[in-house]
Amino acid sequence: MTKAFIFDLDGVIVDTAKFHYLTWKNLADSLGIPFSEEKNEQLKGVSRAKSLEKILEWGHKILPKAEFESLMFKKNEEYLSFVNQMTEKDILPGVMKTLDYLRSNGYAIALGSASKNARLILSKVGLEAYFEEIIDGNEVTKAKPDPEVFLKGIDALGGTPKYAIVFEDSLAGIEAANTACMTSVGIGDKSILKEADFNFQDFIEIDKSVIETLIKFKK
Ligand code: G16
Ligand code: MG
Repeated sequence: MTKAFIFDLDGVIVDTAKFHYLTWKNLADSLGIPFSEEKNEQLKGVSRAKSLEKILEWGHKILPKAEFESLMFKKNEEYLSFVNQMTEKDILPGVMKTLDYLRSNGYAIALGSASKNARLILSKVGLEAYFEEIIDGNEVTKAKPDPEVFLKGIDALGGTPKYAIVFEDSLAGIEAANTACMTSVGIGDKSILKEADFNFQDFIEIDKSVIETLIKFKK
């Protein structure tokens, strides 16, 4: 069976992680809850609702449902103001080269993201056509580290988990790929993503020979 590739979105294809950080920071500041880049790391790959739950937990705050919903809405509006300015220039270095290589060699490619804004982001940066299947935050009920998003992705591609290769920048996402028995490839800080089968700083490091190694790897 041929291998299939599943890409996470935020922090892998585009650096929207910085927009999430800024907007969560503004929200935390407005509630008087200390928030740092270290804390933000724990929100990567985590759904919007779960992220707000965690921030409130850190600040020992409990909010009525209506206020919780209104804060999530406000955060997303601010986040979208950044997303709406995105163009193909926001695609992270080396990503295009990898997507082009995989596409021209006939490999199936899916997106597996926790974001409910995934389709909008892909269209802003002009990458929608590269993905045969898009599984995003609107299609999953269980957030990463649950493997649901990746299992749905490989299923939609008509493949099986052990033939799937997942690119992820978050610890929760690496855990999800490992639980699904997929090959996990960490993109970013190796000291954080140490549970991944492979680690790379970015896609510039992922050349043809690396892709061949990933394809041959048996978990
Ligand atoms: C992303 C981010 C998370 C964010 C989540 C939900 O997931 O990493 O920080 O909280 O999506 O995003 P939204 O608020 O747009 O629905 P991924 O899986 O693409 O890294
Ligand atoms: Mg991510």
